[in-house]
Amino acid sequence: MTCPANEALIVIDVQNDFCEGGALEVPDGDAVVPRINALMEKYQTVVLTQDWHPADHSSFVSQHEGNEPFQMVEMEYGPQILWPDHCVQGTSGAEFHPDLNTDPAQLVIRKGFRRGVDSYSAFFENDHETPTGLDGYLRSRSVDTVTLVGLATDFCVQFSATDAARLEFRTVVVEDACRAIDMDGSLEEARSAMLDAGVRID
Ligand code: VGL
Ligand code: ZN
Repeated sequence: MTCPANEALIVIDVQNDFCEGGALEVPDGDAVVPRINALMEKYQTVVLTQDWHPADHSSFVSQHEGNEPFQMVEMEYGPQILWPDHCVQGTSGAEFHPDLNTDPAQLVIRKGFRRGVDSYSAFFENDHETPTGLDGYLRSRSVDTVTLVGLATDFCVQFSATDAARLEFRTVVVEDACRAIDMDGSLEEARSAMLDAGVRID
């Protein structure tokens, strides 16, 4: 069955560093790969996102002396978790999982490439105002409905889904094709934030 042309699949950050053995491993992250490969066959529009940081990115714990990984700090644009260094541009950790079938994708959105601002969402950087261009791409192709899958449910999938809903796309997250980092109840918080924003969780 093929979905109609107004529906797009957005595959969030299925990259080696978020999968088994990666620098910011998401538990059971690899499990999403066969599910996403199967889903991709149904969509006429498929977009991939790729976390794509310079080696000195300000979200990296290595850039903040005396801080621990997963600690929260204040940045100019608001609170920021300090992550283990991950998805550095041009490294194997930033590549898509080798079993992800990237052939059906028409567009790859790279994000987090400005040193000073993190970017969880496929639509906006974490300043919540600098667009990635994805909104315009989808609208100009008459897409009004998006399905989101990938890694991690409670960060980049959640931020992308709530932004999509705010931008008035009909928005669905397919949970069994997502996996979460789940620290300090972040998965439950993400679920309620998505539901509050009007996202459907399948
Ligand atoms: C992500 C933390 C940092 C994600 C990306 O893809 O969910 N999380 N960078
Ligand atoms: Zn990142």
